[in-house]
Amino acid sequence: MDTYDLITRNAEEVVTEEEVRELADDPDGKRVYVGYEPSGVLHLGHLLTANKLIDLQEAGMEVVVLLADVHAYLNGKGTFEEIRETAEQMKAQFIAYGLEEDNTEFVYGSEFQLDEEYTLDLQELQVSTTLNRAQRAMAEIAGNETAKVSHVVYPLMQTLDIEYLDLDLAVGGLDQRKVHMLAREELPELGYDVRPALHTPIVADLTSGEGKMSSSEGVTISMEDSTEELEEKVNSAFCPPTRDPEDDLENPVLELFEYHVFPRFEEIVVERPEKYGGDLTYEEYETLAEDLESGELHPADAKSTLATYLDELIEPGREKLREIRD
Ligand code: NAL
Repeated sequence: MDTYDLITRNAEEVVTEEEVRELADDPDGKRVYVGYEPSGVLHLGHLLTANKLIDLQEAGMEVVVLLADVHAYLNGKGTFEEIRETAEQMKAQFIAYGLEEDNTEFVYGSEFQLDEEYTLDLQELQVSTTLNRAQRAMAEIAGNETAKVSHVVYPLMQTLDIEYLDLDLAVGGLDQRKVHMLAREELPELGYDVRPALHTPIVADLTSGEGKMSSSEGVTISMEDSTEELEEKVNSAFCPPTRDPEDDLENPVLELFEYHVFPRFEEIVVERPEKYGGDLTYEEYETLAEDLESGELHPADAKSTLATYLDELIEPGREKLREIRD
């Protein structure tokens, strides 16, 4: 796979392709970040952007993970003390999951976001950005809770972080796109460079194939799930073998194979008794999706295989969590 393809694989949006191509021409030492509001337990949403970071490390880039403690505070996630404690747990799980420890810089937002220069830049952004614009940037992140002043300061700080962490590329889920667009518009107003952004897809809800998989509603898979819980969740997932072009439902089982399993394993083996045709081996997501559609691969076999591979992926993080909690 060439470097541009590795950098952009499974990305839902690349802003702009031209800028990212330029990075891909000389990726060594380029700095890329994802920011996370600290959370004590990683779920598949976190791991989707983490997979992208692993791709970028493989491409030779330096990864910065922002443990966005001030942002979590602004978004009503608890006291600073609570947030910091969950941040340490989050960091340990990321490393267990596969981010290279000596190639990943973990930074707390509060390490630089309270400095005088940063604060003065933030005031300038508050003057130059309309309330409406900041609220719209935040709508997908805070849902319909955008009632507090802190919620409009939040995207302005996310904008400034891109400059203050000296980044060459911003990565986030598709729900971050309006913040990144705001950043692209506002950074030059302060005399700073525009940075490209990569957005990962949002996986559909596991049981319905609609909307997004989220930890606040519905079912999500996390580092906390036991093997049995994970199997149960995957086995009850929505997995229509053929797609009805009339509806917009996604197949979450296929999405999890595509975004979580294939990027991390060379080949996927579906174990089947001889009388059902014996084992199937896949090196590419597309072949597996075609077999599901044609009926060659039964949804029940797809699901049990998915559960096995996801279990392997979350096992080191689950182990780490157990260690921290004991
Ligand atoms: C991501 C988040 C918070 C602050 C950031 C600063 C710079 C870059 C990325 C950042 C978290 C993200 C979320 N907004 O919704 O989880």
